[in-house]
Amino acid sequence: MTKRILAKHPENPILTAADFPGAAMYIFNPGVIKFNGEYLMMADVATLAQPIFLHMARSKDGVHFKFDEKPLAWPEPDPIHPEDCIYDPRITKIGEEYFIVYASSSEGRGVRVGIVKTRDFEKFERVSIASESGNRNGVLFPRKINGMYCRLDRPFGNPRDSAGMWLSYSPDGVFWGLSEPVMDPRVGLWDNGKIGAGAVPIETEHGWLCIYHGTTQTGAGVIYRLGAAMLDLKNPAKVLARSEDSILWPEFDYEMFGRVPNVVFSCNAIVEDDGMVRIYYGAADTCVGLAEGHIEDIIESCYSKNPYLLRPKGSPYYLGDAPKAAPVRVEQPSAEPASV
Ligand code: BMA
Repeated sequence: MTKRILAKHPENPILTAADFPGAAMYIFNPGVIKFNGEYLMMADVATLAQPIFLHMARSKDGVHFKFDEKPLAWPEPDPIHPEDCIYDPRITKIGEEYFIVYASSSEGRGVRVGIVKTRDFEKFERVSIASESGNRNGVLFPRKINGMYCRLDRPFGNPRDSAGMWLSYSPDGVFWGLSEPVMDPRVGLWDNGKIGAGAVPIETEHGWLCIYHGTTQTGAGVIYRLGAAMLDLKNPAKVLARSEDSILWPEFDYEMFGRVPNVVFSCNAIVEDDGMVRIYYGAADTCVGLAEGHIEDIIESCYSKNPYLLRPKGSPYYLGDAPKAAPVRVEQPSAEPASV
């Protein structure tokens, strides 16, 4: 049986539109980080108008969150990209600064990777609109790599794009380059549609632990699940291992019914001192769930093999020829003449 490594919290969904101080239809896909002894959540809020914007909620215990009364002091849109809808914030602390990398959508101009930073979650400063149109699921690594900011993202602007994850570097957060592909959707697995970062990569002794989402098409729409991969510490474009099994999937009503059914979608992973990882996730683009598991189990999932996966010869999962049967042992006549 497939091992379940993340437990869904018994109080799920831990946050819904009913908790919002104003009028909202859906609350989902939060970025979460620890700040000044609190859990600080920045969640997608779908308004009664149409667009999605971000709003903060706070918690002492990481389970019971209360929304701020006042709206987020989000910076004015950049005139080059008049964003009218912002969503899926991934919050990375680098030094004393917190970078929020999010999907910046402008009706008619497309979706781009936006970066805003703050030191106190009171005042926010725009860093850049950091991609061309047709890119989202951006996330910054939590430290500079090779002397530069480093990010993952998912370009999808060109119909020929593989819908896979890419890596880019920047000296300042504004100018991005040295872009290269990291991983693509995989034929025959849970992530055969589109993939994208699901959390700020976690530095481990084995490499960067990367929790990501993947989609599968069905007759009734797309299923969003989460899985894990291990990227090389020095060169995160190199994939060292990648889970065959998804580690989180929609199974309960609050994940299977809503604005977009059959979705678990995450922007964060908080590693606690005892090694437990808390993943806050959007469920059905409607509410927020919490799933918890030990970091060692998530690391192990990157390397695990599914015993039920069909591995036809010629498929990427083919594990090699079965060992040949041991040769039949033929008893040799003794060199010594049998004594008479
Ligand atoms: C993705 C993003 C997410 C959303 C998901 C499922 O493309 O837009 O914000 O949760 O689709 O609808």
